[in-house]
Amino acid sequence: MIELIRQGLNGKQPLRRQWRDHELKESYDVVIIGGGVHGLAAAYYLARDHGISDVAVLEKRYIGSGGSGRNTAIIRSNYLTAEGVRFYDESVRLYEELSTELNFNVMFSQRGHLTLAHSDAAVRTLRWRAEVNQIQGVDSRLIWPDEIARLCPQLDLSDRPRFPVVAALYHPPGGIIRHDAVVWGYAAGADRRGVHIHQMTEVTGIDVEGGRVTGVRTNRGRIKTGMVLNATAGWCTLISDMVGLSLPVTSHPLQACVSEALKPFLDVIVVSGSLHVYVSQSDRGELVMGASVDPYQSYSLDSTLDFLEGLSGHVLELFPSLAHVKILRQWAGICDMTPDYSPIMGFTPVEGFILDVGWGTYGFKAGPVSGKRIAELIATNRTPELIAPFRLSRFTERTLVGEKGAASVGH
Ligand code: PYC
Repeated sequence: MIELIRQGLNGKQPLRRQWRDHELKESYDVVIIGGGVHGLAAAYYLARDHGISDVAVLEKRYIGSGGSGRNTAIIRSNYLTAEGVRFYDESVRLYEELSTELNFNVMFSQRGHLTLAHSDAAVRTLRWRAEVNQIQGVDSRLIWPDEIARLCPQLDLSDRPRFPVVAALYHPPGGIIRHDAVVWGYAAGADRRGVHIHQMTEVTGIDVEGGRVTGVRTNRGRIKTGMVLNATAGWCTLISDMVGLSLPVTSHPLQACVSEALKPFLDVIVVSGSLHVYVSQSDRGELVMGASVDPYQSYSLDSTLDFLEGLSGHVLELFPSLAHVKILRQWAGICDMTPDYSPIMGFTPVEGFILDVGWGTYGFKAGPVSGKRIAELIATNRTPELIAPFRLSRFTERTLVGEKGAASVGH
């Protein structure tokens, strides 16, 4: 903390590089594919907790250029399954400590998360979530329009909208964060511990001999290694195909946008599963808004007018006073969707090929806990209990972890 304050006051110092460039070495103990929050966090915890720092993180563009820089930065743990709640709760706790841990201000603002219900059926699901959350010790409860009005006076709680608000799931620890700061903080921390971060380094193949990983081929040359972590989002099936592993994942674009900056207007995060929107106000004053994934599979990062029209109509049902607010920019990311909306983490039939993929629309919020637990798995060669439910074999064992009901919006 003292170091953070010293850096803040010390405006005259030239900015120092937070991570360095390196020659690609001939071999590494561990190669991590994907320079987003998951890959960088795994590298950081491998070095910090297990003394494994002969690690390369390979990123085909610049770090954070994939899902980690394209999400709407919402952190929460009010999931539907006990497995999901326990897992995301550990992530919230790690995020709470992250600025101090990384000595890098990630601006985590725990302002509370409201999921609105507009029907009896939605109230039922929210009550179910609240009960599972509370049993797991997570602060989350059902509230009614009088309390919603106190928390968010800007919401239209009248009976004018097509779908009036009848209740909400209130999750006080939910918040927003500066997502690129999280990426940079982990990168700086991993670099300080000896990890090599290789940007503009694209994986073109993975060598497997006798069922074991032996190396990774890249646009900058070949690396010998016996341990590869697939921590990619959007392209996880293409990387897994390189070892002959087919994943039950389909990839869909997810679009989002921000408005022009407004004076402080909205203190909580507001989500409506029925209207398919989530809205928060960033520290810069912009409203950050998103919807469900596009209904078609694609790798396109294009933004569409169709998305913007649909989203604006729904946002205005909740906040009619925003009618004249301008949209500043919009973008898209790619989400790897699994059949049960839970991730795929852990060992695979290919020795030395580990998965941290299939995050759908939940990836960013899971970065710290995934990194920590996947690092533990790699270092100990054992699956930590917290992530065992997310193993690949659940799809053949029929032990799915159905998390669709915890999505912010209908998909
Ligand atoms: O699950 O909180 C969420 C979320 C927000 C945007 C996409 N997913």
